[in-house]
Amino acid sequence: MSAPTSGPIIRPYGDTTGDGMVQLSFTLPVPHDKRAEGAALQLAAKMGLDPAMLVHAKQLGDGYTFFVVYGSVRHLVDVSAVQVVERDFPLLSAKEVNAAVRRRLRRKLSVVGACIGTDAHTVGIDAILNVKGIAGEKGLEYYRELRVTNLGAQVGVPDLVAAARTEKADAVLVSQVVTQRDAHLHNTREMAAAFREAFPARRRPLLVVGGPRFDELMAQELGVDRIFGRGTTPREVASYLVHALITRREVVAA
Ligand code: B12
Repeated sequence: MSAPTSGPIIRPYGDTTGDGMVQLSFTLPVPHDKRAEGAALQLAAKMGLDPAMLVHAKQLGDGYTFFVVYGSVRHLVDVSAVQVVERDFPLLSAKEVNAAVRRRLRRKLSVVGACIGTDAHTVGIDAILNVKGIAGEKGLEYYRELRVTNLGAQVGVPDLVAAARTEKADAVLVSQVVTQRDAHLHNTREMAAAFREAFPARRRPLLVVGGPRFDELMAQELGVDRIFGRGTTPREVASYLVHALITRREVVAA
């Protein structure tokens, strides 16, 4: 394999450099037969795969077929035009997080977490909050100077607001995994609006949402302070809390 292209203009790589080969999968609401395979190739052609090859087709229950197609696209990617949310705070160790909270806040930093709406996917928020953590990192409960209240799954927004008040939350951490009908976006907007209504601006807890299918660029639009996506680790979240609740406020106050 030759060295990867460094950009700024790149094309997908399949068999040979710059051949534009991509693979994609989808399901069509038709039983598996020759006509269904033709329909899959027609869709692929309309999406710009030329030529497109069918590499896999399997019927899923009654009247649905899953396809994998492989083909070449002509589209180019301008790497210099890619927009992402870069980490704009230093990554701290647990010791540094605890020291910053102890020295500058002089009390424990209160974190309230939950999965809101009908979402019952707690593995993500538990990975961030519970001691067991994820990817070899301990969760926020491990940090001595953080007081963590994990409300679990399917928490209603009014209950979350009430818990944030009772726990004098500095930060509220919400997880949304289900994205059907944009539930994650609706729930996040509802949650952000409820906190704005319930708290004066200077008293409102920091609002953080996370989940695998969020666009991290949407924080402002959704009314939250930060969005964390796939593969987030507890250390990143703890470091962000110190940055947003302690370091950045000191800089603003100075
Ligand atoms: C496990 C699982 C379940 C378990 C959940 C058990 C539990 N206690 O959580 C059970 C079996 C209950 C379940 C049920 C359902 N599930 Co399910 N489930 C999954 C599965 C296989 C894994 C999710 C997971 O645990 N990931 C591991 C964690 C660690 O990753 P994560 O959530 O992304 O979290 C990380 C980051 O996103 C981030 N993060 C997440 N939250 C937060 C929050 C904050 C504050 C921060 C900072 C970071 C952060 O940090 C985490 C660590 O890195 C996924 C498919 C998949 N492979 O992802 C489907 C999936 C999420 N489920 C799905 C569906 C459809 C359902 C059901 C509707 C199925 C049904 N018809 O009944 C129900 C819904 C139940 C409900 N009311 O919510 C769909 C969602 C599709 C969509 N577009 O919304 C998926 C994608 C499967 C699929 N491909 O169809 N599910």
